Amino acid sequence: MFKSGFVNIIGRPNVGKSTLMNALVGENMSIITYKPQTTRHRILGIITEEDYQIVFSDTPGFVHDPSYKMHDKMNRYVFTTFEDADVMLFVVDQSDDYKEDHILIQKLNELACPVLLVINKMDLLAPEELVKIKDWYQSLLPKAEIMAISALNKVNTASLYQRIVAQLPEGPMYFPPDQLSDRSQRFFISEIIRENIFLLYREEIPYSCEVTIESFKEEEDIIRIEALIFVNRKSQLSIIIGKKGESIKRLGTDARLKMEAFLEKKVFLQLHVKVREGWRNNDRLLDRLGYSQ
Ligand SMILES: Nc1nc2c(ncn2[C@@H]2O[C@H](COP(=O)(O)OP(=O)(O)OP(=O)(O)O)[C@@H](O)[C@H]2O)c(=O)[nH]1
Ligand SMILES: [Mg+2]
Repeated sequence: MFKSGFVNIIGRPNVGKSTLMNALVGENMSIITYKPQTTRHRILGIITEEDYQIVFSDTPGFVHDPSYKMHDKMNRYVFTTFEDADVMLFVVDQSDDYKEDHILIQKLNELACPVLLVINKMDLLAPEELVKIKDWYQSLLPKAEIMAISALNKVNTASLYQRIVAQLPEGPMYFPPDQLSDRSQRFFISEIIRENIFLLYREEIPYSCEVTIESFKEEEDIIRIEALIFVNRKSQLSIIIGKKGESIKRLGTDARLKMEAFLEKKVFLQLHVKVREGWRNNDRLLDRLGYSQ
């Protein structure tokens, strides 16, 4: 009997969903930063073994007070996971304070499929705190199975993986066995740039940027990539570029090194910056930037 299923990872921003997805899939699929709202899309990570296929979904952190249409789209990705989940992984950390009336708690209680409640960052918790948190979630989600893990240190991630496999229903192979994701190389390349923008720039800058790949040309011993960074305001354009172009140069170098590791080939990277005022509220632009699904 072949087993398969959509295993969807949801939770608040910054709880470690992408770290967990990468740990479970064993590949660096999703970008990770110490800042909230890093992930903006639903990203599939696929594992195929002889007798089962798991289609993991990493999702954006659920934004409680959406400020832009972009946030609505991010939350919509989270809601779509309720429609196709075969197993739901609800990830929390020590700073979460969910109550009964939270929309995610309500929706999780209505779900027919198994819910695994994953308390992440257990390395930051004293044993007695962990017991208290477990009890609280068991009262909020009586049907959920609770596991404490550290995605960062890969503590209990192997047993979580085993629990997931055990819960998979009988099902078909949804994707060809050699396919690792639904995303293109271009998407991963643009995410690498966004990750480095998150790591390099402060305050609102990372949240005001989006990245598209303008061209990707593979030659015999080098890949030439041109990328365009959108910002929200003119003042942000000069911050991205920095004094004498120093910041964008650093961004280009950091991103290129990661791309070379990912593509296993030398990369020549050119970055351009453009102002697109209000792109986070512009439906047409959001569509073009891949927020359409
Ligand atoms: N101490 C500790 N930190 C962790 C653990 N797992 C993840 N983190 C850190 O938590 C931060 C956020 O991790 P992400 O994986 O980007 O979190 P996310 O839930 O995907 O965040 P969004 O994409 O913004 O919703 C990073 O700095 C991770 O290194 C863990 O087990 N222990
Ligand atoms: Mg993430």
